[in-house]
Amino acid sequence: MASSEALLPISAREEEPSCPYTKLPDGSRSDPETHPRRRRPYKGLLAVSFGLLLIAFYVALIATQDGSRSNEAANATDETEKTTSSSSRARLAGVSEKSNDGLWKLSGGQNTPAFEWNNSMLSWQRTAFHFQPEENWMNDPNGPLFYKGWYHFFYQYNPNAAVWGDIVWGHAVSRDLIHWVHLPLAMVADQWYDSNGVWTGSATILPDGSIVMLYTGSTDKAVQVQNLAYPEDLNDPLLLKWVKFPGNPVLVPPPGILPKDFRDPTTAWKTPEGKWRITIGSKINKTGISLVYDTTDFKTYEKLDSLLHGVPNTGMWECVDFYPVSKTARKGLDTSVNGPDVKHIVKASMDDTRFDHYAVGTYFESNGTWIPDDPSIDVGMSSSLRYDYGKFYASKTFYDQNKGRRILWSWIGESDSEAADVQKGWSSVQGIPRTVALDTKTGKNLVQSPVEEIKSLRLSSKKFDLELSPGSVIPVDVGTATQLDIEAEFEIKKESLDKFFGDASVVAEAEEFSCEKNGAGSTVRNALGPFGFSVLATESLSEQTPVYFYIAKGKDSKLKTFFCTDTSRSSVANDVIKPIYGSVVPVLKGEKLTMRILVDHSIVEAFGQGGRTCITSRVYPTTAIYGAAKLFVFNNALDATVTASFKVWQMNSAFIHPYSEEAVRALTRT
Ligand code: DQQ
Repeated sequence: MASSEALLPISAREEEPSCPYTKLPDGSRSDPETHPRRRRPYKGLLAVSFGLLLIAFYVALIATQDGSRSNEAANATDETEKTTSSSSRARLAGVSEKSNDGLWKLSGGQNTPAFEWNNSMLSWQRTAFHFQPEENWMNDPNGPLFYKGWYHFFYQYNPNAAVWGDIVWGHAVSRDLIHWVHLPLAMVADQWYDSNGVWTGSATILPDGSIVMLYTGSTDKAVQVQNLAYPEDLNDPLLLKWVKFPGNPVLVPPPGILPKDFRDPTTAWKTPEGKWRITIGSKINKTGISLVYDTTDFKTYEKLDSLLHGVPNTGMWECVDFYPVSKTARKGLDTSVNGPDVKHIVKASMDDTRFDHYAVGTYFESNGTWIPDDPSIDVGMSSSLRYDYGKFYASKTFYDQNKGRRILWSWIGESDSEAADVQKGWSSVQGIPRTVALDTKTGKNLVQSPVEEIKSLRLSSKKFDLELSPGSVIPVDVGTATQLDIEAEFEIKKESLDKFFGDASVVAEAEEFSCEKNGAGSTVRNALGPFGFSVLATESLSEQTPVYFYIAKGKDSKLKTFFCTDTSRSSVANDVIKPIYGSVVPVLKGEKLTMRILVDHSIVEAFGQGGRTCITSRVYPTTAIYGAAKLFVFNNALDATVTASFKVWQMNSAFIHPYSEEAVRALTRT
């Protein structure tokens, strides 16, 4: 197979180099080297006034854009997507994003003023070991790859504000997926075919080691097209400069597909004839679909007659991912691998619900189609599987040839108000990269765990073995509890289980139970639970985020286990979203109940039963912060005694630095 150098003409190198500096909202540029900071410091009144100015600016901008684009939008979209004066910038551009303004109206009534955040609270929310840009807005992970000893991470980034808009590609590198150096922007919106935004895309490493990047451009007319880019210098392990192919766009929306429903190309995989194949998310009416194209040179494409897959009533599929998993071993597979021991995963991010759904199934390479093993849990159905039952969207995997594993990245947005984001000057984090593999024990679901490298941040630890009687809430003495890694095993005492099964009066509730529906969250008690941890809790538990198991009896008398996170009491603030998240978690015969929790300031990532069910939450306590944040273990069961055996590590902060040669050298030495 030809390399990308051979595929692409030298003239493509005439593109302007990427901007090495961060553009400030006033149009000036800051040299990141002269503004080194990892945690965003308190900026006092200046930040607040500037934030208010920015809000006014965006309100004005939204109004202007609505007026100036209405004709074009009406032509370009179907009836349901026509813009209105209240459309967000993202909706106008044909892509959605969070818009959490007016939240307190939902939680407190229209006459209640929004919570008054002070800068000490907002500063605390910034994470210590999750990936974040130095400031402003970030969304989807893009084009992750491993090259010449470096993990590369690109992401959707607004260099001008803490809200979605002006999207370009941010870029950072790491040796271990934990410590990062921010690099200059990889691609900016400087061509007609991406002037409205350099949107999501994926990398493919060709057999000769060269790299092609396919990404969606939103054109000057807000049409979604696919573009090709590649590194200017393959000898540069940092891949600092990216060249856009002069023949872009390489794909435009095909007949029958609306101009704003064609985005997010995947990593390419090999066809049996030696061509490359990609899939791109779309929809027809309300059916979410994934289109398939074959190519030999990444410049010209042949559309397949059949779809990879489609599911009625699921709406637009964003950020589709497609990859093989091994049925027999817990390892990653290169995207082109196929064979009898292989299943294939289709994941799509549902634009309508903002959930990432996946299904396990079979891929037919002859015609590029895929079918789910269980059609009742097909991609995007409300009953189908999710990578994560909390805040987790627009995820993307890549095959890490360095360690033979598949890594999952995901955008973790905010659950606070946009006003607070503007005040704090940033929005969104990335989840800790996770290894993802088929659960070889069940064969029906994936398992995810934080990459092993996260353990390098573990500092001092304490081990606990406790017997939790019904109704107990016990403080866990680990000092400050804002950066933690917790690994725990729980077991219900045999006497309690025997009593439970011998008691015919226990009501079967498993069929009706769901973490989300159960408005009272972890305070609802039954015979066997809930039990787990309350993280980011005040001494008095006035603020707390319980992560717990809830076990219920089904009509068949069998037990069903749920894994939940209850953020409803995580903060006394009224302008944040505080759901109860979770789902059922498979527990096999002979298994203890296990959970792992990463706490990093405003993000809590929870992995139930070895990562069969995962829940990521964003929480914004007002008092349970800094030294006042505590950890509790609890057992709210009415009847059962539970043993808890767990270890808690204090976690160090990651090294996440602005770009400088010294910072790169420092990472090289690690
Ligand atoms: N974000 C990108 C799109 C994608 C969406 C734009 C998903 O390419 O569909 O920022 O969050």
